[in-house]
Amino acid sequence: MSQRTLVLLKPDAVRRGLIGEIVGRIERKAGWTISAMELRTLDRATLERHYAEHVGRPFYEPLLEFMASGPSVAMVVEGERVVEGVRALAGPTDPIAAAPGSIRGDFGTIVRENLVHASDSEESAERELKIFFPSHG
Ligand code: RTP
Ligand code: MG
Repeated sequence: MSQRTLVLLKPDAVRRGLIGEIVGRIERKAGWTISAMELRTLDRATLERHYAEHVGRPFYEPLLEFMASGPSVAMVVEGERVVEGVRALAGPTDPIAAAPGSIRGDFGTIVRENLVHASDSEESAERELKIFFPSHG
């Protein structure tokens, strides 16, 4: 079943020169297509919408500050079971728990600066895609 998902390469990934490495891993998955992509520094209003589920958590403010600290790459990835697939490629939230071979396992350092975001369900993907790519199909 073909799906769409929102992937963000967070500011740490961009600062560390890992755009090509991470995009390459996504491109190499057979049957997946990047159908939109943009480099931009995310503003507070966008981040508040995106992370609404985390309001009030102790990591919320530091997370928003980090996410606004430099440019991110936002992209739409389409393909078979891509929601679950990109989450698997990324690995668990905490890089310490992430296996080698996953993006966070190979490059992650601390839980906040974990390089990538990927929508966690088809419903989240549709909600998040409206925030980042309002005019995308
Ligand atoms: P994401 O939303 O970025 O794809 O990551 P996720 O689903 O694996 O993690 P989530 O629970 O949604 O948390 C969102 C982001 O908040 C930061 N975080 N920091 N304890 C902490 O300091 C903490 N917990 C989460 C991470 O950047 C995480 O990706
Ligand atoms: Mg999440």
